[in-house]
Amino acid sequence: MKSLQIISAAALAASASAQDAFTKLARPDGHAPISIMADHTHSAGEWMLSYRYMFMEMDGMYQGSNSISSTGVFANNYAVSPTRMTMDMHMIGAMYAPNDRITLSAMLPYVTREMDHLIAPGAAPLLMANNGSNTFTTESEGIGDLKLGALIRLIHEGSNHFHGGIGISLPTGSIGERDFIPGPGGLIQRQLPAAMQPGSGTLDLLPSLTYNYVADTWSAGVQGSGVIRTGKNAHGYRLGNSFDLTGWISYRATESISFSTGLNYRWEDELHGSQSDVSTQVPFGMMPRTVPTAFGENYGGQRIEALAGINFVIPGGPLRNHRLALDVRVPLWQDRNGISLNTDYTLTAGWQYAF
Ligand SMILES: [Cu+2]
Repeated sequence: MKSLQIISAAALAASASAQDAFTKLARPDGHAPISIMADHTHSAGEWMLSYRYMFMEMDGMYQGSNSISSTGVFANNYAVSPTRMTMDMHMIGAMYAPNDRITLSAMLPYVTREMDHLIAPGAAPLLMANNGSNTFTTESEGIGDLKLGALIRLIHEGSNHFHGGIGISLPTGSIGERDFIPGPGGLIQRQLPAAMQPGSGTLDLLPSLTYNYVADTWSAGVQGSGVIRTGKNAHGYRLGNSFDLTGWISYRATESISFSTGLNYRWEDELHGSQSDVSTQVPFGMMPRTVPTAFGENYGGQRIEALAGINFVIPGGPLRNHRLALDVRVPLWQDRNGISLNTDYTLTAGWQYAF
């Protein structure tokens, strides 16, 4: 009788831990494609560390929904046209769930930007200042804005997972980066436009709502998220508010690999205020305006991007819950507010580890 009780207690414990292991078994598609933030929550006591690398390549210029040449930019009275830009971002993050309802998160990026420019043939003072060369490149790098957030589970049962998020972005990133640009009398160190600054300079609110549906061999998600900027920064401007709507679907090919595809719609308002210390006028030139990035009306717009990604997770063993993921985004359509660089593609790769 006694041994029977022991056996049944052991069987009960075994089945309980098996069930635990089953419900806690990490799925590759348990996380959204890696470029999507605030997509999942954690259970009480869980931690997660993450690292993301993001590379964005921008090439050529757009006016509204049409691509335009540098000559087209000059025809709009600008003396200088950006031609190409790259952004490299390293981002570390941590998540912690003090209980089953709330998951806290923190993310800090380090951003490097490089922008190539072409000087208009008619902008003689700038060409002279640039030692006769019609191209120049500016660079900036530094820590970006620290983002702190809380995700709250609203529905978390069976296949349906729905959570809301509220976050703040603190202005830890610099908005005072300078570099050498051609100006009257030669190359002079000037304040770079907002597009080249690591930080926003404002306190920003980051609300989001995310719904995940989890089936046996596939899952899907949809997320709406926004960035609401408050006040004006120390350089007299505020970046545009933005809204993102993202949907994705993932196919779990094996217990450790899933493939995803999705669509992202993004709306971003123009920059408000004028960027103090950024030169806007070319003295004695045929074109009175310097460069499109110096003007707020050339920021923001709408676009639709397609995304494709792969998630990999180690579901068991000593390296359990380590994840690797990669995704790429390509624009399908865009309508810029003014004249700005065209995004070619964005690549995001990352590592995540929950424990
Ligand atoms: Cu996490």
